[in-house]
Amino acid sequence: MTLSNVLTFSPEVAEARAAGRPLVALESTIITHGMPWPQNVETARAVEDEIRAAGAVPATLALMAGRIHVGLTSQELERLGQTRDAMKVSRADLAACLALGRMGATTVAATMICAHLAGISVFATGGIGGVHRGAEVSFDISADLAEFSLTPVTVVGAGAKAILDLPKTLEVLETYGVPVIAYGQDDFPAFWSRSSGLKAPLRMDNVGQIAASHLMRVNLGVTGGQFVANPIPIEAEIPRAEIDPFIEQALAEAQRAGISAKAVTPFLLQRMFELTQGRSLICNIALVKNNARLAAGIARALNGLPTS
Ligand code: PSU
Ligand code: MN
Repeated sequence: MTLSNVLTFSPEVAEARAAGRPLVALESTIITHGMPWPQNVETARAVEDEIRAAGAVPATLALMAGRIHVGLTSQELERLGQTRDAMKVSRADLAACLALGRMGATTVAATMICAHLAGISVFATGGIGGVHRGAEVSFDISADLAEFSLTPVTVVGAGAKAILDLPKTLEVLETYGVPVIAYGQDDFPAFWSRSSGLKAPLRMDNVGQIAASHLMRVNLGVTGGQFVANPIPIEAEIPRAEIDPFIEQALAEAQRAGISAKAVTPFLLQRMFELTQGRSLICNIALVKNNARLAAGIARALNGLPTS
């Protein structure tokens, strides 16, 4: 069996590949486990449109009937958005999900692997997984972090959510040799808030620098990818003082309910949506679109195309 038997390119992505146009990968766990229907599908479409408007081509990744779909048709996206039993697929589950022929939504880790297999170097998401609070007891550290040490994809996210332990998350990324690059500011952003109060290890101010650094790593043979932490637009931000009490409450509830393993992140996202009366979702949509625009710029820079 060869790779071409496993990858299915959508017509739009196939055409872009043939023409050598810049591509941006998108994950699908955010669709199946990160947002409620129908906003999940509406957002996925809006994010794809941002990338097109910024002069690149979107490739939403998902697993269906034993194949890695690189780019989804409108019907496939709708089916994924409505399904209730898609697997949440990380590095550990990727081969198994395909072998079983199940529907699978890719996390950051699995999306990086699939993007790399498809020859795509840039990927936009909302937030990455990280080290959970209490990880010194639970050992709950997202496989997303280790993936950055292995797979050469530049990922744009709005930092990491403050439901995580952010200092420990930055420490683990450093241990894995991952460049964590704040875009246009010194502080590491905290998803709904522009600042976490922590300084990011690196800062870059334009897409040319990010593309040059990506290419330099490849050139040097340094394995792994980069994490670009792009702060949420000011007008969409929920300041830390406002969001913190909801975070504390969601975390306490998760603990009381004994939520563990893969269920932790989806549980916390859903509770934050309810506790903020939907405001967390409005923020989430704004920041994903913002990340999509930046990723499109990086993809263009990697292709040597003009960027605005
Ligand atoms: N963080 C977010 N939104 C998300 C996720 C994380 O702010 O939608 C999703 C991503 O797909 C990420 C995954 O890769 O959750 C991490 O899950 P876990 O913590 O179980 O590794
Ligand atoms: Mn986990």
